[in-house]
Amino acid sequence: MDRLSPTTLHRLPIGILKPDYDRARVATGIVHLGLGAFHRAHQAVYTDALLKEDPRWGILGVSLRSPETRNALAPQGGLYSVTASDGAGHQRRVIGALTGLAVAPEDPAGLLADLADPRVRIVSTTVTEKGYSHDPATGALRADDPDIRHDSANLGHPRSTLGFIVGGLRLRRQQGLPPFAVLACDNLPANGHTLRGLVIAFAALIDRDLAAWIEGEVRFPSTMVDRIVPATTDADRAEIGAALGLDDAWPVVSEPFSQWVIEDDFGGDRPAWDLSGAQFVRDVAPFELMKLRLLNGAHSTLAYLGYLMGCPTVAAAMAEPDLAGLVADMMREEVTPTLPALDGFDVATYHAALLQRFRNPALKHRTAQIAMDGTQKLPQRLLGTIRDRLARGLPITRLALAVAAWLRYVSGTDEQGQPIDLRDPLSQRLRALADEAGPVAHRLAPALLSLTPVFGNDLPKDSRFSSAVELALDRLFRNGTRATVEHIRQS
Ligand code: CS2
Repeated sequence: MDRLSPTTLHRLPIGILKPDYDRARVATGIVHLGLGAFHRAHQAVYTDALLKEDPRWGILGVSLRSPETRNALAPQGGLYSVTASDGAGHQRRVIGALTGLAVAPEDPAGLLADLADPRVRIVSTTVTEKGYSHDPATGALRADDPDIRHDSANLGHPRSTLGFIVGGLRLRRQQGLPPFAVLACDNLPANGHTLRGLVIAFAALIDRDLAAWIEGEVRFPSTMVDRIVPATTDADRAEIGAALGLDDAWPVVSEPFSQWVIEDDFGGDRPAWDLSGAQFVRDVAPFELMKLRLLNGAHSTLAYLGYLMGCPTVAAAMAEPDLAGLVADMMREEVTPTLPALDGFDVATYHAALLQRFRNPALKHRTAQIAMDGTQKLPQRLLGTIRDRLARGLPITRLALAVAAWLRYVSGTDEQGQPIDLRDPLSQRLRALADEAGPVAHRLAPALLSLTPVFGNDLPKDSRFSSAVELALDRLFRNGTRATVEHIRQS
């Protein structure tokens, strides 16, 4: 089969949308760090829809580590397809927004030069939670992180997200250019604000004047991003190749739903993303909190409990009535009361839509994929909600079970005695703590809850939290996950 590329694009079957603009006229106005499936099914899609009207906003897509995406997409001239499925039908579209592809470690100085191109006005990020080199409990810079240590001594050849952003800004300042705006698109609370604090703290390690210039000149709008985009599988590639009649080496499969709420604070030109469905607002915080606590909090709960119950995907976990019921109860009873009201927004409709989205049978969203990087995800997905409830003296039964499920997962062996492939930046420490404590709740719970980068100094000391988690973990070990979920669901 021939490859999807600019020369074969005209052969796509009718019904598959493709770029309606002259790609040769598109300039690179955005450098995006973290060219994963999510960016390609989200920001790149919103941008693609505008390029006919405003060709200034093509995207240089940068992978910070591996060359795989570049190797797959370069022979396709940066083209790839997005298939949105709800289980009943497909919508397919070829995206042409990528004007370039780069692999940062291959030529860090070259990437810095790209960041200093005056046509670039925005640098955006989807580098996952762990890509921010921060302490997840406090948002503070981890100055002892090996990449941060390296970059502070070698800013001409950085490795980290912060290194590239600060290195690029330093070049622009040296050349008398205005800065770019930095647009964080990861699932972190106050993501722009958090990234701003990290960028300034990192810059201050190198040059205080530069840090002060960034503080005064650079905008970091926060965003709420939402679209469920599981990792692409070989089966997806085969199915999509057949539908396109062309081989797409790295297509993306997603749900139809997509949402992007952006703080309108760019300090200059920005794409009219509202014309392609994004929402510009003054304050993103209530949207972010709602999405992180309801969607991502429920997702992680389904991932840990579902995995332990033997469910390979989120849809399979949702087919377990007690588990689906427990998550719905948690959203309604425990999470929603902690959220600020949003004008004209019906939270019950949002809950129902989320549960429906989780059930999407077309998405093979692996529980093991969502379970990854728990140390980076738990704080904003579950622990913030728990803190808010404890401050008001409210019970945390289901949330504590979700945390206990993570502890059970981290203990390293599933209920059939099989090893769990623990992927987490703190996996070595987790493994050591779990091995030392053994699979016993009254030892494992205090050992893991003592991880201050995750739980802070406050939560482990609060006996309402530690005893609820320990009790739930004890039930998981003694009675198994299925029986525990059923018990808590019905109590
Ligand atoms: C998921 C998210 O992998 C995960 O941890 O919870 O990627 C989720 O699919 C997105 O945030 C949905 O917008």
